Amino acid sequence: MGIISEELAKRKLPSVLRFSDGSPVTSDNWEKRREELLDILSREEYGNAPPPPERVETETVKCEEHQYAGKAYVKSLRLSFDTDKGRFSFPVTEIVPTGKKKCPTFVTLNFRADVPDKYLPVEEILDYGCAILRVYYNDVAFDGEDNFKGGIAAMYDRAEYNWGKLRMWAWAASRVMDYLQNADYPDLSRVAIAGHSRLGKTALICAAFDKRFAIACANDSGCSGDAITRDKKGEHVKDIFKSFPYWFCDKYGTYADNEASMPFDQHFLLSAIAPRKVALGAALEDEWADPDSQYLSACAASEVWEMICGKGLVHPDRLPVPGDCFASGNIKYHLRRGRHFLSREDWQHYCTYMLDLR
Ligand code: GTR
Repeated sequence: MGIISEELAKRKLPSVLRFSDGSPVTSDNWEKRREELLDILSREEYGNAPPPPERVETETVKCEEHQYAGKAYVKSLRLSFDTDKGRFSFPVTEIVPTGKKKCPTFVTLNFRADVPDKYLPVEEILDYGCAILRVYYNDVAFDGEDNFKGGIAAMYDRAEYNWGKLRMWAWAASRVMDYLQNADYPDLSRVAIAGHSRLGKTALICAAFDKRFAIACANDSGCSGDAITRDKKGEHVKDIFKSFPYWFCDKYGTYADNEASMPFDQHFLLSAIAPRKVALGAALEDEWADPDSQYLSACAASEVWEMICGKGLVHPDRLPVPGDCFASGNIKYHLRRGRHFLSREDWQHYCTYMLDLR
């Protein structure tokens, strides 16, 4: 038995290649299993979300040409749509390389309202030829305890939809994807959803539920994101649910100190993105997220890609060390030095992976 198989065996993970009734998953019935994974994740962890609105309308509030040394235009957009309780709208910043068609495009959620931002090196991303659509997450749903009385949370009945805020932010990113369907510049076969930390978790949720995203780029997403929960270091269900219960549905809290009984682990979330691409970023000093558990999750999910299309995370039989970048399969993992942060270096990894997608 190899080192990684031993590490995985210790975690005692539920199998992603068995249906809940124990029957085997094959490449022929994979879509059915994917639906089952999404049901499990909705019921147990993130809550269920309303269906997409019929129509998303876009208004251009402001357009600035010749930005970033003339390399791009920047538009302030407002997306609006009908919900169960009336009209809802939120702002989106659109940054598009001048004169380019078929742009690889990043949809990204941000912690702050300003652009650029320390987590968003706009000019560098533009230099890769990529467009950016950026949403400030508090414009969708407030990241704090408001008893679901504000933002998109207030627009649907909680008795019907028990979504937590991670799922709400992810759902909003899908509305940006609705807008992109009719925009003239994106390469719709290369649209990524990207985010850091809680918004890295959000990126994975978004791509898992919305097949129109070709890549999920999840930076330092850790607990309840990319990292295996069972026996991880750092943050656990009890910590995250105590601090941020409103990110999840209530059921998730019942697994505090009881993770062994979860009928899922985070490799289910990664697997639900297969056979599309996943790029995971980890940082050496980010023990709260736990780089090894992030890596093992990718190793565990790999068997899905291997079954469907040959390659998941292509990696050596050892745990990762700083400087590692495994990018030859459909899951990419990099481990950089330093702290919990969405750095230029991380973006370079996501941009190169995006450009390799042809
Ligand atoms: C932490 C949380 C982490 C991560 C982080 C962040 O406090 O426990 O899981 O999401 O916040 O989003 O910055």
